[in-house]
Amino acid sequence: MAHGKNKDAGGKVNGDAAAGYAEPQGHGGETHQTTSDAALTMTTAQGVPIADDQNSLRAGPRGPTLLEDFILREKIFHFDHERIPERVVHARGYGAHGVFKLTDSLSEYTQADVLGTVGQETEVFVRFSTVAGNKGSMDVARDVRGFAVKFYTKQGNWDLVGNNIPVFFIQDAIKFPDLIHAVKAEPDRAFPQAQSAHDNFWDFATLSPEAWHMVMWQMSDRTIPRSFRTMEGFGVHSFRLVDANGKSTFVKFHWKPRQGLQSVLWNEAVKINGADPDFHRRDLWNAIEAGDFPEWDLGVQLFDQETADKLPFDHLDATKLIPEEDVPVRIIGTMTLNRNVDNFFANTEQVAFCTQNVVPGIDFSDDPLLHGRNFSYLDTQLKRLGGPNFTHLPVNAPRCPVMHFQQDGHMAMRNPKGRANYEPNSWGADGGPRENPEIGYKSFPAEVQGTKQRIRSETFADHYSQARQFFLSQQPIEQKHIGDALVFELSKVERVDIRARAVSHLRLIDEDLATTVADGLGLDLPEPAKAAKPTQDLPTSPKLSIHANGPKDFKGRKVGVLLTDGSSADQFNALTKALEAEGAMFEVVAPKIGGVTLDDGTKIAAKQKVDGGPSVLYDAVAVLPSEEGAAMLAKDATAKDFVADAFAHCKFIGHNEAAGALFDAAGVTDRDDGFVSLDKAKDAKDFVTTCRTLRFWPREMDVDLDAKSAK
Ligand code: HDE
Repeated sequence: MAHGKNKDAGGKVNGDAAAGYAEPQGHGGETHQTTSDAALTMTTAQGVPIADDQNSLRAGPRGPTLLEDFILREKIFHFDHERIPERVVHARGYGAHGVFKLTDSLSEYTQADVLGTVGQETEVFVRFSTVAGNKGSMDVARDVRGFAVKFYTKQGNWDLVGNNIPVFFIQDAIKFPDLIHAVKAEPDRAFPQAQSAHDNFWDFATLSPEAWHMVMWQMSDRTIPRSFRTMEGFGVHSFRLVDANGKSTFVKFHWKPRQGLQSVLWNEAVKINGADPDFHRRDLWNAIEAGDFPEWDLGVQLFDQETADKLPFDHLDATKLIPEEDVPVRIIGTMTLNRNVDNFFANTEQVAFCTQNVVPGIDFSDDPLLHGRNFSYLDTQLKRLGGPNFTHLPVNAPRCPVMHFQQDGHMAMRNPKGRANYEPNSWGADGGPRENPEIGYKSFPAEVQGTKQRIRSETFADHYSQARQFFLSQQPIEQKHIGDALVFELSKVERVDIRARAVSHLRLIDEDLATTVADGLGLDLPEPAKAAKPTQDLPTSPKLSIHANGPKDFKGRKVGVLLTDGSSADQFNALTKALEAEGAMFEVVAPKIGGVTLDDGTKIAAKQKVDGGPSVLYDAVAVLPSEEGAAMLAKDATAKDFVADAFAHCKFIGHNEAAGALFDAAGVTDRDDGFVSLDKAKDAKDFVTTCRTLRFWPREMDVDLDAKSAK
């Protein structure tokens, strides 16, 4: 079939200028890309070959468009319906495929095959997300991150739908709509976007004492992670593992990043969001494309009822965690994300996680939050994905056989064959699937009795002890960041009584913190809030600190290397070699995107023009201009910001002697121990080794106004 010029009803050839017709492609002609290869031929959704995708059918070149044009109508119709509702929470997310490999068997605790056979690999799909922002919001919002994993096991799909924080704001699912309404944009004005720093959130939080443990986590750097790759994940609730004899053991799930924990600073986050709103998704995509596959160890805290009874709180209360020092985390396997999606919508948008997706050997505890979730996730998929057959979509379809008599519904793609579509039936072997009491899912037969009533257990009433434990387990800089974050967030709250109410809760957590925040807000210290139970002093838990659990190397981190024409090839080559040896990455930042010519004549392309590659995008910087280059950069506002921000954000700064002119111009005159000379080739290795500690924290006290005045 010939493609190219389109014959009209009268047999005249469109595009024949001599005959008085306009070019079919509009003007110019170069956009009309034709083929004579049937296999490459564009078609309608019905498979009808298309001759002209540039022009709709009209009566005469300037006449009305014809309703008859089924090609136009079909194309616009489909476009009109491209959007599905975004998730009511966790709307902005990013997913990847991977594999989970078991290294330590839990077969003595559970029949779940995925946790039983050492060495077995199970396909997974992971979606990371922020909670409050819309789908198009920025990545580095101060927010909890979703960490949802779908395991495609031989016994069906198991979804571990967790967060990067091990506790939650509320104890009962009935409060979830209130919490989410409060944190999302205020309903009359539809702002602020992706932020908890507003009256409604803090109004709700200060009227909900149970929220305050999670509030401490939320105000910590956990909510501004450097990367999805550098955060932990938690199943939050207690679940049950059940063995073949029906014996149950409680379990809490943990994901520990092999990349180590790392976060950014708030001042940095604000700037990253402007420079690259896709910072986290780009980071994950690039790491996987580069073959630097991120990995997490899966850990479990196993405990029985007797241990649970001894804990100083109720493990069914999702606002509490079990410190690792009390019940150690046993590592049982590793998850590796090794494949980016080939279509975002098909995978990341259409993936439907449901907490009710468990497999034989994994069961629920009586956490009331979990029970509410088990309803919500299934329910929400119906709205989002438009029908009950979302399990037919490839990303949601189990990889094991699926056999049942569920049928029909919108978009049914997997339809039962044969005559019988009910059970029991007497069609023998042709009668379809049958129940199997031996391998089929059996709920743990927990003894249950009680009076039907709307009530919160007394055992859930201690709201402040673990909030205090979390705060005291942080290193001094981390504690300072919590204080700064509280002051920042509450400074955006208009109602002074809400600000004061927040401080009244802090007084039950830590008096020094309460005083710092009251000072920062210019408030008199209010009376402490009324606590249902007094705060207990629990031992500190170093595992709760980010800084105490950082990486051991600089692998996967990125250095911004600022070069100019005439930069030293020796210095540049030594640095890039040392970074490569560490498994770290770099990007060349230069005055022009075309790149620079080094002093040996080598041309180096730039990845970023200096105003497109601010230092907030990098873990460390190396400033290696020539002397003339440094003099030129010293006059450039964005180059000055590059070094001033790197300094303010406590980054390690590798530099040559010439860079001094730029530092001086940027007001970076206090060259502390975070500055590492790169003048000699051998220095490059030292710089990379130094960078392993990620930040030069002692500097913070000198660059921070609040810290200075508090000194
Ligand atoms: Fe969710 N949550 N949630 N949540 N949640 C959803 O389900 C809900 C909670 C979490 O990447 C929704 O498919 C209720 C805790 C993640 O697709 C919805 C309650 C934890 C994701 C829902 C909670 C989470 C969601 C919206 C309180 C950590 C994103 C879209 C009872 C353990 C999954 C969807 C993805 C998504 C309900 C509390 C994690 C509305 C009712 C606690 C990671 O069903």
